[in-house]
Amino acid sequence: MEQDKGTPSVDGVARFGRLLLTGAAGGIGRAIRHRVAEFAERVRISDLPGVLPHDAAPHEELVPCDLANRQSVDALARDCDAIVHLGGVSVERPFEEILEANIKGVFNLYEAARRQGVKRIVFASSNHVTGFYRQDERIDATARKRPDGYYGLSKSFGEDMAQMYFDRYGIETVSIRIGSVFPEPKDRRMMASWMSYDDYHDLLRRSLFTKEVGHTIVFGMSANAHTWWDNRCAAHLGFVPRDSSEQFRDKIEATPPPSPTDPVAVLQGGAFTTTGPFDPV
Ligand code: NAI
Ligand code: 15L
Repeated sequence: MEQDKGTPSVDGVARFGRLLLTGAAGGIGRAIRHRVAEFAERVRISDLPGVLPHDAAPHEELVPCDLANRQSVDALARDCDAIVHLGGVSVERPFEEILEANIKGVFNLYEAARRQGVKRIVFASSNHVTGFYRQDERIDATARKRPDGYYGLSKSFGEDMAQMYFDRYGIETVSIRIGSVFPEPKDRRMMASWMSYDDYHDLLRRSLFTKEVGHTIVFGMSANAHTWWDNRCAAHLGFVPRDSSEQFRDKIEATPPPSPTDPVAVLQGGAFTTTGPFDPV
């Protein structure tokens, strides 16, 4: 880590020398790629081969890598001080796909972090770790996990990897159980789960630079009028979201409502709770 040069770190912690960003070609990755430049002198940008753009900025290194390949991930993490881990399958899919990208992928990432001396990871977990809670329930990070599919299971596994690698090796992680980070909410459910890119960016900064996070689990949501999640267990991050889904309410409520018994209207995980099973053909 280098000396603080007036960059927007928190708690006076210095800026990183090199930050690794996985999943950089995805929706969130594209939105934050240029903004993470303020967190480090150099940013290593990674995604699957063939999907990264070729336009590296002077501070960027483009390194294609399949997270399922252990040797490639080990090389990817070399000389990195911190990792923002966004890469992987981001929706409910057959187990074999989830196994490769998300389960082997997160194992490879933590093993690489251990071997290469990376001390801080921000893991893109998901609200689908707790997707079977009802929308009329409010939970905090101590609530029992209730994954709503293979995807949610893989994020639950990622959180357990984070805990074990902190307890055994002192690698610190903030697992952000992201709600719905998109330009705007797409439906009524996302009025509760939506998070703006600006709020995500601020939470990312706090997750990278707050001293002594151990393994912290934080729900990633904006200051929406109605939410399902209580972030009391992550108060040390000092995260106070500024945006709200209210600005989109009229547009969302102009669309037909789902049936009140539809899982999208009942369960926090919405449609993920009923996607699959994926029987072999
Ligand atoms: P996305 O699907 O747009 O991006 C994921 C990226 O990971 C893609 O560019 C894909 O090519 C890459 N990837 C997939 N398999 C890979 C592999 N084997 N090796 C290397 N890269 C691989 O997803 P999005 O929306 O940008 O989300 C980023 C992360 O945040 C994901 O891990 C997702 O599960 C998580 N998340 C996102 C939420 C959201 O609202 N956008 C909500 C909750 C979690
Ligand atoms: C997720 O975990 C997905 O990655 C994203 O595509 C959204 O569907 C989000 O959850 C959500 O629950 O809205």
